[in-house]
Amino acid sequence: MKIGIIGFAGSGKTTLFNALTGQDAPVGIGKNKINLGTIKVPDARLDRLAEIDQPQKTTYIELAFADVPGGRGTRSLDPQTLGRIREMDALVQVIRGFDNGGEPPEPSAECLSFEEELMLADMQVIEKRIERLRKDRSDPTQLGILERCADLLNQDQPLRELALSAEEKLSIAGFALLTLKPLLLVLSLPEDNSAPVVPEPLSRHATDRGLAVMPLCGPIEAEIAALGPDDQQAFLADLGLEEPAAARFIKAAFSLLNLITFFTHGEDECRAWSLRRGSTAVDAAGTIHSDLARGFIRVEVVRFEDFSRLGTEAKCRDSGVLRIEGKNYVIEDGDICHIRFNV
Ligand SMILES: Nc1nc2c(ncn2[C@@H]2O[C@H](COP(=O)(O)OP(=O)(O)OP(=O)(O)O)[C@@H](O)[C@H]2O)c(=O)[nH]1
Ligand SMILES: [Mg+2]
Repeated sequence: MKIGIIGFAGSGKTTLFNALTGQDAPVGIGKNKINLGTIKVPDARLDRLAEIDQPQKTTYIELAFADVPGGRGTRSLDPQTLGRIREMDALVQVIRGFDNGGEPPEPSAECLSFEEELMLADMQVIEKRIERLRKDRSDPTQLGILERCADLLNQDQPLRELALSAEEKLSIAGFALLTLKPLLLVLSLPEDNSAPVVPEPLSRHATDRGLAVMPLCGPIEAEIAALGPDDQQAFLADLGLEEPAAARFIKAAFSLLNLITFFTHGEDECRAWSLRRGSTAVDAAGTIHSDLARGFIRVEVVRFEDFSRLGTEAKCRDSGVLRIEGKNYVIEDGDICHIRFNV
C-alpha cells in the first residue's frame, strides 16, 4: 500500500514523514528530494498467533510512504510531481496551520487551492482523452464515463464525489486520476500547548467533501517517534495524547481505505495481510499469490478469537469452529485463512 504525502511547500510534509517513519529526513522548504519509508503495522493478534505457533518469521502489514516535495508558488504541481502522485494508492494532504513568520496560515484556502490543482491536472488528462475518443469512437462507454467526470470537475467537484460502479472505475483506472484517490487531510498545528482544534472553515469544507481531518503538531510528533518505547509513553502522557501519530495515522488509513486484516499462519511464517472490506476468498488468495487465486479450491477459516482460545488447528476442527468456505466467501476482519489450491 503506497501512501503519498502531498501538499504545498513548507506545509510540514517531511516533518510528518519523519513522525510516521521515525526517520530523520532533512526538513525545510526546498529540499527537493522524494523521501521513501515504510512502517510495520503493529498487530496484537498477529503477536498472539506467533506466540502460539513460534514460527521462523512473523510478517506485519507494511505501509509505504512517499514524501513528495511541493514546489513553490501556487502552481506548484509540475509534471514530475504529478507523475509521482499518480503512482500512489492513497493521498495524505498536509495543510499548514502554524505560523512560519511569513504569510499567516489559511488552512481552508490552502486546502481548496491544492484541490483545484489536482482537479486541473485531472481535467487535462480527461479532456485530451475525450477529444481522442470523440474522433476515433473506439470506446463509447469510456467516453460516457469521462464526460460525466468532466462535468463534475467543471462544477469544481473532485471525482471522488462521482458515484462510479466498480466496473466503471476499472474502465478509467489506467488514467490514475488524482481526485479519485482516497484522501486524508492532515492539519499541522503550532508548537504551543493549545488543544488540537480544526478551524471552522476547514472542518466545514472537509465535511462537505466527506473527508477526515487529522490535526497534529509535526515537530513534536517527530520528536516522539524518535524516542524509545518507554520514553515515548511518558512523553505522550505529558502531552495528554494516547498514542503517537503513527498509531493514530494507521487507524485513519485503514478506515479511509476500508481495509480489514486477515491472517495466515504455520511453522514457517505467521503473517497479517490487508484486504478491502467486502473482498472474497479468491481475492484474499490473490493477495497472497496469483497462483493461489488461479488454482483456488477452498479456504479453511477459523476466527482469530477461536484459535487464540483453543490453541491448535486440530482442536478448532474438533470443536467445529473451523469452517470450509468456497471462493465467494466474504472474508471478515480477523479471519485466519488456510487456502487449498492446485495449479
Ligand atoms: N509548528 C509547526 N511547525 C511545523 C509543523 N510541521 C512542519 N513544521 C516546520 O515547518 C518547516 C517546514 O517543514 P517541512 O516538513 O520541511 O515542510 P515540507 O512540506 O516538507 O516542505 P517542502 O519539502 O519544501 O515541500 C520546518 O521548519 C518545520 O519544523 C507543524 O506541524 N507545526
Ligand atoms: Mg519536504
